[in-house]
Amino acid sequence: MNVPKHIKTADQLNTVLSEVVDNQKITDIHTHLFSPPFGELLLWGIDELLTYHYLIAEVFRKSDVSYPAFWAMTKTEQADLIWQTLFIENSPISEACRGVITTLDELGLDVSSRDLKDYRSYFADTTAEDFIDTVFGSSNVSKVVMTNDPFDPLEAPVWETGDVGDTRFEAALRMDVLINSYQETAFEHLRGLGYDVDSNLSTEKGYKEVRRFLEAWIQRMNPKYMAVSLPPDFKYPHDGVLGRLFDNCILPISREFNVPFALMIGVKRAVNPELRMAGDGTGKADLSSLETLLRENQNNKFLVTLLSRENQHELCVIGRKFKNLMIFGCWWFMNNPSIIEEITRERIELLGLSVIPQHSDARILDQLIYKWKHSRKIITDVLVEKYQSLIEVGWTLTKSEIERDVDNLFGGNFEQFLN
Ligand code: FIX
Ligand code: ZN
Repeated sequence: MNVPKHIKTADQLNTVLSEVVDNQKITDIHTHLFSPPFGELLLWGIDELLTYHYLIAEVFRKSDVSYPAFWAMTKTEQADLIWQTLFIENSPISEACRGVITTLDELGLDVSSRDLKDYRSYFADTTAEDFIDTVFGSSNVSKVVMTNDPFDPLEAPVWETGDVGDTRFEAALRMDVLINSYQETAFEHLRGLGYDVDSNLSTEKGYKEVRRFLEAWIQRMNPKYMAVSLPPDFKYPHDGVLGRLFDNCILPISREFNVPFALMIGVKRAVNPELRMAGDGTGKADLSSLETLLRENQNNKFLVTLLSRENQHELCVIGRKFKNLMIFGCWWFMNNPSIIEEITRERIELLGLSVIPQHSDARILDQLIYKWKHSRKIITDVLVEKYQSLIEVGWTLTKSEIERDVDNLFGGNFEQFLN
């Protein structure tokens, strides 16, 4: 269609918006992907796709396999069982199943053949490096932010080499171990590295040592942000190790180095431990703690995503009160079409274009393809609806204005928030 400078009709809007969103390069601000030097931490290929923990949770609902029997299987056997159960004996219509089909199709594989052997041979014929190019090209993602745990024995040595390879992969300093397992794990680990901390973390000396640790990792990783996932009952202010870590270590370092603090609130870990990584659940948080954190630390920047649908509207209202809050993504159990649509509409209605509507949370490289294909479509539809209501009353829009807005949503807002 030939689109005039000023877009006036619904058809013109649809055409322009689909084209602009499809051409938009994406900065994916939260993934669990790794660049090639991290070796086996970078997951990709059909067997990884099929054994994604979202699909593991689903297979137990439809198969009689016991937990011990499933965990005793090799990855290929697990993938075979999941394929047979969720794709052949049942139609793959859940979002996680559909994602596999979208991905195979976008890779040019014949999904009508249902030939798992054929899919395996496609992946056997490629290398991680080549496949990164294929996936980044197909999904039009230009940068991904990893999740980097300084306490992980597989990661730390790679960081110490100083070469983490492909610059399309950027770092996020993940602090779950430090914050959520300080007394169980982190403090011994820190002592082992020569940091003079005790299990209670209540002295000025201890705070200084944790700050020294964070500083060292910020220098090493150059992270886009520091991050933690928190349970729904997270409280702030907090009279315990978490509160002392926040107030004396993380918040001051976050300000000093201008590295925002990302809070991912609402995860109940190990609701069913038999499911291992697939066994986490969700709960509604009391967001007055988040309000207090934002109000009392207005010189700190916070990125926030929440895991409970019930919290999403309240979060938007909080966003209207605090410019030091950047809301991002539809996290995990929120990353389903019906909920993405609802949350995106809610956010845009309350906050306009000042949000980061989505991240992928991809754990397997291939997933960038489906997670972004599905989200791009939903975000486009919501934007069409919103722009259309303007056009209907005579507001005019140009393609370059739409490009500006879309660029902000898919990367610009993140970069501006970091500066
Ligand atoms: O804590 C997180 O970053 C979560 O996103 C993950 O731990 C979770 O397992 C996941 O993959 C969700 O999509
Ligand atoms: Zn994640």
